[in-house]
Amino acid sequence: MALLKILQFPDPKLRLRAKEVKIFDRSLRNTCENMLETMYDAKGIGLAAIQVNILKRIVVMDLSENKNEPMFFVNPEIIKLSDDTKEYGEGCLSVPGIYEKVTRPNSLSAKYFDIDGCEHKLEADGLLSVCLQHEIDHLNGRVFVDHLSRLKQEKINRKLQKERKRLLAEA
Ligand code: QAP
Ligand code: CO
Repeated sequence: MALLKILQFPDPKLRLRAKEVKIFDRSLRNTCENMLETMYDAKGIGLAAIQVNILKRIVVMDLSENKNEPMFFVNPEIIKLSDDTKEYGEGCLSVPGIYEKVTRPNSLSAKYFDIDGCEHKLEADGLLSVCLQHEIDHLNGRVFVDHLSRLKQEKINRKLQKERKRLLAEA
């Protein structure tokens, strides 16, 4: 297993569209394991492959208290989003230190493949729904800050710029 480097917003690579997984093999399993290890190490609850510079439609997640319930979603696809919306405080491993409320559809139905290539259907609300929408956004080159007002986005950009300057000065 190995820790992978997480791309930081606004890296242009985060804007690419990830490609469908076609082969379910040892290498896919390996990628999933490395992503999971990287996510746990960074204290995250969800990670999309594109965030570690792997342009494939793979998402790993663990929403459990004890971090012992890993979930893998390969080629996840939203089938239906509810009309009712909900606001939820989101963060992102690619946008460290930034947390903002995002409004999204409350619930969804989705389909995805597991690591062995078996297809599944899923109905979700709450954190699973929010996290899946957030991660599927990543696979399509979208980041959660895209959902915020221009003013908030500019504030975030300034804050990240400042933080980067501070880290440079420190080194
Ligand atoms: C996406 O995000 C998510 O800024 C997963 O300093 C988050 O795991 C979906 C993290 C919330 C829905 C709700 C962020 C860790 C982790 C940070 C994450 C940080 C350290 C973010
Ligand atoms: Co994210």
